[in-house]
Amino acid sequence: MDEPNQTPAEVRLAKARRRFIQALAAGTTVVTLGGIGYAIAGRTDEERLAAELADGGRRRLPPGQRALVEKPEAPAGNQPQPEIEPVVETPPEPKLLRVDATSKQTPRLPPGQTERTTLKPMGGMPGDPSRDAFKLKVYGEVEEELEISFRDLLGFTQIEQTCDVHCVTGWSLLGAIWSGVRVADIAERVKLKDSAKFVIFEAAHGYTANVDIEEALKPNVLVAYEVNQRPLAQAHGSPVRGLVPDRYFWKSAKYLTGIRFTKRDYPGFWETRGYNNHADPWKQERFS
Ligand SMILES: Nc1nc2c(c(=O)[nH]1)N[C@H]1C(S)=C(S)[C@@H](COP(=O)(O)O)O[C@H]1N2
Ligand SMILES: [Mo]
Repeated sequence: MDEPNQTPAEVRLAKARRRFIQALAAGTTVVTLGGIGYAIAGRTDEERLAAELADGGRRRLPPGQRALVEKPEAPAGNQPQPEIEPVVETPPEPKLLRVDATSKQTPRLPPGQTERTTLKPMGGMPGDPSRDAFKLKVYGEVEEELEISFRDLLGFTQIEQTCDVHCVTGWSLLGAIWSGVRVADIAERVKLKDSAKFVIFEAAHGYTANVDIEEALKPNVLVAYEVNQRPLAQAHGSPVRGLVPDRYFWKSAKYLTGIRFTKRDYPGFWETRGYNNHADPWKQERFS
């Protein structure tokens, strides 16, 4: 049974895992190599990943390869029947959009930036990492204030967005896949008032980041919970962070607790400590 807080990527993986287990149980092609039973597995990426996981993650396969997955030696004597998980009816999945929001500029890197291949942990005080405990308060200049649970987030259109992020200290991560929900979709749900001119992303322990409403409602601005199909690590804001790709990365508040729509601007944690209020990496708006 799927867990209520599973993201689309996790649901795909769980399904692939079930298919893999069923295929094993149904005795899918087994070849014998040196006395060890191997089952040939893996049709989709998820199935291959499930096969890897079933194998303790020892094998990582390039795309297009098939996994040979070790089957435990059958015990001698009476063999218990393998248990096949019943096929369960799953509720309709929310819409999933795959979006390419990477920079189409040449060069791809904004001035003064160097590329990294992973996020660099930049610190900050973590909040509660539990998805079950997660609550996002959406309030301010809205008709209907809301407290959004992690499960509620999964009811919005799910976005899997490839985009670039740029830290003011000079590193950029290009082309990672960020999964989450559009701030614009949340704003629609709470019925944004015309008086909303700014958005304050609020995080655990009082960290805030401010952007103007036009920026916040752009389709590439998300509340995000996965990078490259894996849950955000605690260092990177679990369970949920803001993601504002077209501003320096300090605007992307980790350990997100609230989205507040306001009439006037409230410069945030770094914006009140010498950093630029607007923070456009292409204009090198680093300091104020
Ligand atoms: N809650 C919170 N969010 C935060 C910060 C922080 O200190 N606390 N630091 C910001 C800064 S300065 C940057 S560069 C990015 C770094 O994110 P990362 O640690 O995932 O690379 O998160 C931003 N969001
Ligand atoms: Mo930063």
